[in-house]
Amino acid sequence: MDRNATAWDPALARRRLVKDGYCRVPGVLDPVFLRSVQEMAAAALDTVGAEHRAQWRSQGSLVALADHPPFAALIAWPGLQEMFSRMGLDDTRFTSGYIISKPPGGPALFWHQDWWGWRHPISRTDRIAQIALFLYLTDTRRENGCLRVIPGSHRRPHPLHDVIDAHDPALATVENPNDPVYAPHPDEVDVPVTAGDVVVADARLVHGAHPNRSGRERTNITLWWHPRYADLPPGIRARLWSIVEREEIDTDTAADRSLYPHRWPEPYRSQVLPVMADDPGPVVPEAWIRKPHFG
Ligand SMILES: O=C(O)CCC(=O)C(=O)O
Repeated sequence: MDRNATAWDPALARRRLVKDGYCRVPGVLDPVFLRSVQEMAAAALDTVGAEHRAQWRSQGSLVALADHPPFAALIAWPGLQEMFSRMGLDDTRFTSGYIISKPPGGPALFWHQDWWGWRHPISRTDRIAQIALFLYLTDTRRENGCLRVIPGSHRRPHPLHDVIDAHDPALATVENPNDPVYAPHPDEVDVPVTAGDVVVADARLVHGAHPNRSGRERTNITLWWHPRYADLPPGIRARLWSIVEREEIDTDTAADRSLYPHRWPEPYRSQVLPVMADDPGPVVPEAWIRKPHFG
């Protein structure tokens, strides 16, 4: 964590995460480390072609970190574990991450939520089974496509829950730019950041991003983490393991899906193993249900 960064109150951040579904932690990546992450992200994005950009137009890109072992340095960055520990998010383990990079002129990211275990009763409690860390690698405001959220939507029904199907490929390609899933919403709150900050969000939170109306690329890295991992229901851990292994669910069907952190070459593998979700053994994975319900 950057010692010169703005002070923040971990207890308040934690309360906001539980109540509103998100919080912002300033200065988690110091300027030197941020620079190296920017370089890694730029190198990974250089491998992305026009077809990928068209397929993921609303996101901007969706590059799996599993294909880029040098990101071990980010996943294992001690500043992230320090932040978790200060917020009381113990035993927080990693499953997957993506580079989501909106080029100049890129459209809005559609409203969605990312939790997939809605059949399980844990979904209707304050217990957070999955959090996103959003790391914006440039200062990000409404003009260049900052995050926007519906506070509280992780725990309460919201009309946007009924209009989103995050799995519809037509949403990612922006077949209908006038669809309300891209439009501003009266309940939305912008989450502008300074590069190096981290936004922590409950995976159940409804969120999206503004269009990038600037002339510069806006890069975000989304990292998926799971607090109190060892305490999670076995079926949820089994599904998390299938996410790590890139079984069933993946975004880039052309990628070599045999590569994931447990199979990364050394030294990357050893670097990340202590913070990775692992194989819970022969357990039936929790059902993959993305449609929210609040019971
Ligand atoms: O790119 C962004 O601003 C947000 C990414 C996002 O919504 C996600 O990864 O679920």
